[in-house]
Amino acid sequence: MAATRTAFRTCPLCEAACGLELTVTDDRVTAARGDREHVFSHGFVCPKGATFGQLTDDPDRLRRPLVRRGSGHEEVSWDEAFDVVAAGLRPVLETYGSHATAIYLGNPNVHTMAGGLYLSPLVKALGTRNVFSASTVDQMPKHVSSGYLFGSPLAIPVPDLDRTDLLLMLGANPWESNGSLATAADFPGRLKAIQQRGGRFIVVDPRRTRTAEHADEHLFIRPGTDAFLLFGIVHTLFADHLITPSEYVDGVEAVGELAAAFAPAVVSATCGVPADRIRSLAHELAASPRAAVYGRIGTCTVEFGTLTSWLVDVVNTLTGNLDRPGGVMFPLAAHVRRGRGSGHGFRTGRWHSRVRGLPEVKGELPVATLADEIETPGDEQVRALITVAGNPVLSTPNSGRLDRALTGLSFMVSVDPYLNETTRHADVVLPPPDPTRKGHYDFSFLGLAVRNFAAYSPPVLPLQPDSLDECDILARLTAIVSGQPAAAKADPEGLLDAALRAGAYGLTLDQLRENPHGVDLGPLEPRLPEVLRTPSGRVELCPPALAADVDRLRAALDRPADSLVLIGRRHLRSNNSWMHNVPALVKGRDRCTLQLHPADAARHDLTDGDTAQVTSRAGSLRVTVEVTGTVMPGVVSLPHGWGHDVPGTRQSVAAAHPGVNSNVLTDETVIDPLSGNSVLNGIPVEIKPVAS
Ligand SMILES: Nc1nc2c(c(=O)[nH]1)N[C@H]1C(S)=C(S)[C@@H](COP(=O)(O)OP(=O)(O)OC[C@H]3O[C@@H](n4cnc5c(=O)[nH]c(N)nc54)[C@H](O)[C@@H]3O)O[C@H]1N2
Ligand SMILES: Nc1nc2c(c(=O)[nH]1)N[C@H]1C(S)=C(S)[C@@H](COP(=O)(O)OP(=O)(O)OC[C@H]3O[C@@H](n4cnc5c(=O)[nH]c(N)nc54)[C@H](O)[C@@H]3O)O[C@H]1N2
Ligand code: SF4
Ligand SMILES: [Mo]
Repeated sequence: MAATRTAFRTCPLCEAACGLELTVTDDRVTAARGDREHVFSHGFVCPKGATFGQLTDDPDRLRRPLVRRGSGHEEVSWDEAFDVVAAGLRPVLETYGSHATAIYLGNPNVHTMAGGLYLSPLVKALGTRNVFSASTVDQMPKHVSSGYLFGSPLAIPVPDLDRTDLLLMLGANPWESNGSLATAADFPGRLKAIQQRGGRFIVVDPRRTRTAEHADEHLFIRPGTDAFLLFGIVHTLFADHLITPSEYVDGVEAVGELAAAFAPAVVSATCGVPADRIRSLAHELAASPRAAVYGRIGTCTVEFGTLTSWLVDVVNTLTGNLDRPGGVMFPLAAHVRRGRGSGHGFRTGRWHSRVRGLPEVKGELPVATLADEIETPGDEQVRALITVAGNPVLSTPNSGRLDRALTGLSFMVSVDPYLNETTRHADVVLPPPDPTRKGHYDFSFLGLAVRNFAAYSPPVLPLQPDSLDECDILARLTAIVSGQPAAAKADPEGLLDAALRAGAYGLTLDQLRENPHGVDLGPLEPRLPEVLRTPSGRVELCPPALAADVDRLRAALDRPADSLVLIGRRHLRSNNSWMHNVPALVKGRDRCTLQLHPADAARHDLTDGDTAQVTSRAGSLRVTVEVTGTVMPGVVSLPHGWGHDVPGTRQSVAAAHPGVNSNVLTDETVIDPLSGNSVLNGIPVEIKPVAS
């Protein structure tokens, strides 16, 4: 007879951190729904969370380590797998040194306790300058702007969604993404609530997204030009004397001088937003008692990513909305201590990449230069690579080149539950257990939540025989690279308990265990100046490094526009590259299409359903065309994370719905110089019909 019980667990699939109510029958999750009693998500669940059981039960999920033998991979025991890892890594380290190795850390690491606790010892033991992560195809510009403004790259203010009356959103589509750098379960519901209490939200996006459709207003913007729009707003705030003085802020006047060159009438043609609307936006933001500007990935993965991220907070600061209820505020997570209000500040460039001389940022180098480091001969050429929870072959720019570069490594090991486009190149694949068999605490996202709360989920099911906890996998790798014997069994719960006890609320892990629906810690509270880590103990609104980059922006004002540029797109039932193996999430019509405006379609002799050849500096691909007025003229949109039709993988469902890899087109040579972030939006492309 089947034994059925209910268990509660935080969903680890996106930043919204929803509580799930799982039905567990024997040793399987047979249903997942929203946890109605959860203090933060109140029962919200999206289609991805609802397929939690199918994802964890996926027959293609690896359950034992794989070692490459001949042209394929074979299952081996853990001891044998680690022996092969030692035999592959040790000689590289001993002969060529640490810098001949590289590590790439992918996105799911910010959703696991192993990632939060056991990666930094591994990176440290490896001792290489070649640390790469998904951060440089994502939010690194925000870390850099926060680093300079507030002294800490982790001090990221989030829009106080539940109390704001006016929200200006740039480059974010939470109706599909469920939000990012602003943890807000049921983000769409919270946006509708702004409208229900008489407020408004405005979306700035080159595409009329679902979020834009629900907005009070949608402004089309030319990709990559938000910095101009924001500078136009800043210019108006100064010109029309709309600045709200702020107690803890230095550099206001200097910002005003920089903004002089960016009058709305000057920037309007470049960004595509009418000058009058830029001016009135400034007035509305200044006049509203509670307003917030929120920028997300569309403002980061562009050539002026750091300047744009900075200008978002400049507008919030100048309008008096920094650190104010209903404006943007700093969350305070339970495992974090309150600060002292000053610190060493932030700097980059503590080391540089070997081939392109790109500066280190936040302990890492831009992933856009990983292929350079593998391909370019020299003493410290990268010969061995570790990947943990990453699929850079689909997720990083000019991935066709990276895919080829990986074949030139002398050794590669991947910690990953799937044999996919990246891990197929690995000599050893070490699969972590599925999330039902791991404890969960959101080290990353509780510090970004729009309301303070804490939640811990114990493992729902015990480890299967023959499997190894991900913390132990990482600890064993650390032992191998450091040449030390493996330590005792990893104890993530013990580390969490210690962090909670030392943290701002003095909680304990037992208290969190007693509250399976989470512990509410109240609305966000002002944290200035305590949150600051600048040497001055002030918000440095006009940091020299950012001011110096404004020349580059000014120069771009005179640049002729590209006639056709590529942007990305997310869909609610996708999650970057790795959830296309869940049948319920890929059923229905093909979503990996090239959207283009009817005028561009006519200009290129294309109609809906045709196949187009799309070509950029980096590469070329063929894709089905979808003609739609939802993208602006001159812009085409293709989602990322597809392209599952390569040999040597084990994702049968994904392989049957392959799509094409948009990062074949993105260009690894173009980055945001301050953050090293890749430019994944605004890629110049040419298109032409393919004769059928
Ligand atoms: N063109 C374009 N490219 C983009 C983006 C874009 O908007 N446009 N977005 C970028 C963004 S924001 C991101 S974050 C990156 C993501 O880039 P990556 O992190 O490199 O890619 P993912 O597709 O998230 O791959 C996650 C990998 O982790 C594995 N995995 C899943 N769960 C676990 C686990 O619990 N443990 C371990 N060890 N592995 C696990 C999966 O099998 C998969 O191989 O992509 C970026 N790439
Ligand atoms: N369903 C789903 N949810 C996800 C993910 C997923 O792959 N699928 N990925 C997760 C991850 S890792 C992340 S980082 C978050 C990202 O979360 P979001 O930042 O909300 O990501 P997107 O949905 O890609 O929305 C970005 C928007 O920016 C627009 N855009 C592109 N270029 C520009 C520009 O130059 N200016 C402006 N103003 N807009 C521009 C795009 O058209 C798009 O609508 O989503 C997370 N959640
Ligand atoms: S919104 Fe995100 S956290 Fe919530 S159920 Fe969906 S995938 Fe999970
Ligand atoms: Mo991301």
